[in-house]
Amino acid sequence: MDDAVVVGGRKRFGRAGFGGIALGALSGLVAGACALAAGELVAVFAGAASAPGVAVGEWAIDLAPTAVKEFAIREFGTHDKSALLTGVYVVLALICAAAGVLARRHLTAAGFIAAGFGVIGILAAATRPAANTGSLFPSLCAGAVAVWVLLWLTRLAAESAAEDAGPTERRRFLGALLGAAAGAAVGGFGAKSWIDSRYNAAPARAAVKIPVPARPLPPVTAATHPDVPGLGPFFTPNASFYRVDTALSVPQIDPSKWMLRIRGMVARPLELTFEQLLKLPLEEHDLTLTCVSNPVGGPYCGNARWIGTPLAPLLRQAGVRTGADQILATSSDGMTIGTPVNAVLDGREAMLAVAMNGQALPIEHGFPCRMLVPGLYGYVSATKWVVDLELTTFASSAGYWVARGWAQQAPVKTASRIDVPGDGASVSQGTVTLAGTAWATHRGVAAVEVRIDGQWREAALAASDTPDTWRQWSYKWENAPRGSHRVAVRATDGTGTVQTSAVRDVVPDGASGYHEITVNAV
Ligand SMILES: Nc1nc2c(c(=O)[nH]1)N[C@H]1C(S)=C(S)[C@@H](COP(=O)(O)O)O[C@H]1N2
Ligand SMILES: [Mo]
Repeated sequence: MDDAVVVGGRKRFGRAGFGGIALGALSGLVAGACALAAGELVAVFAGAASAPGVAVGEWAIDLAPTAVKEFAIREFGTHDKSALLTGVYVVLALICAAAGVLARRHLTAAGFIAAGFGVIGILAAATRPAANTGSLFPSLCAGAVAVWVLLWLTRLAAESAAEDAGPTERRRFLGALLGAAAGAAVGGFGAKSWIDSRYNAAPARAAVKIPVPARPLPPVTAATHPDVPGLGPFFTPNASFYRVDTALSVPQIDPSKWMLRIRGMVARPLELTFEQLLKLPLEEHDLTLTCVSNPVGGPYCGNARWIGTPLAPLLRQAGVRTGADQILATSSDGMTIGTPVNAVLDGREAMLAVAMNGQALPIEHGFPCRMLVPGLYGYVSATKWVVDLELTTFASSAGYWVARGWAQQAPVKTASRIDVPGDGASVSQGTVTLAGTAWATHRGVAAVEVRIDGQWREAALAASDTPDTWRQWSYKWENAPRGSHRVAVRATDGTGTVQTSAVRDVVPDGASGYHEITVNAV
């Protein structure tokens, strides 16, 4: 069947060649833009995460094989979200353009492609863990708008390309194309900023007053930081703290509506509002947080002073039933993270944190409340935007990353990093200062050594804060001769175990091996 548009009883679908194809592609693009704009507009009411681009992007994150996700985190790091959304929109644009070209000859097929987009968006939105019926509407409307605009523009294009077409038909088509494009731009960006202001926890966060902790910490001594230019501070500022999560649209939680449930295999399930949480005894705790996806020498590690309430007393209050070995935490956006019950009850300072470096938790770092457990990688301990703690067993349920091939148990491996000078840097021969960071979270760092051209030497350790925090180090390398040198680093943890030299990739339970750089003395 040839379903090219028929105008006035005669097939008029004429304008061949590049011009016609370009206009077809443009029509497809504009139809796609109108669809996205419609989706955003409906998402103003249905929720930011239900917008078609976000829903499809988050779906792609969930479906992507571990290797791809790992690649994205490694290559794009904290910008992996923008990279993904860009990817989603580029693919969408290509297919829209192709559908627009196809529509000139095979309108029905092109219409099905446009409708298919709506269906993919609906499927994506429906499979989001935090989805409800409303989440389906943005993509439903987007699909309908895509089909309608595509048919409309294709018909006007055909009319304008017909043999008896005059300037009126051509003007009508171009006007429609430009008008629809402008409408999509205004509607889309307008809706996006409406969404951003409607779902914005910043004002609520600004109003939160974190009480003075019952157990505050004294300031750390200046000796925790070797005074070496270029070495990051002992506490990582919130703004530069690494961020790793699957949230394309960051959960915006109103603390007055937030509630945490502790349930599952407990004798007395309990519910906690934010107000109640702030009235519990609060403690201050310094803790270094690391991502299992951090490559050797990588940046996904940060150190902060947190305020929160200890989690162990709450678990005891709820009465953990025998046999429960996993706390399966769920965030407001449906992330699940399984933490060993033991790790929370064995005396370490596991907490429900509400403040980071003296401020309410930043929204990207879990406002209003996140879990933290010293000694474990983030993906098995550090649930941001946490709303539910289910006591269960590892045998019966697996958290998000564990279900995707990462280890169920993931204590932080001993790691060390050369931060100064940078890899490949040129330094003046003579005295060269090396400096960096080492962590063996919850075991502490007892020693750091640097290997220069094959020979190990003891580095100077900065003062230790607690075993739960990283430790900075420096080494004055006297008489560094001119030439290229290989410099490696390794740490010994508080139990006396030397960091392993075995090279392992980040999957399944964290990278290992020595960080090694080249230094050129000139
Ligand atoms: N809700 C939620 N919590 C989460 C994650 C997530 O994707 N969603 N990622 C985890 C991972 S893998 C890490 S390493 C830490 C990172 O915390 P940060 O972004 O505050 O540095 O958060 C953990 N908590
Ligand atoms: Mo992570």
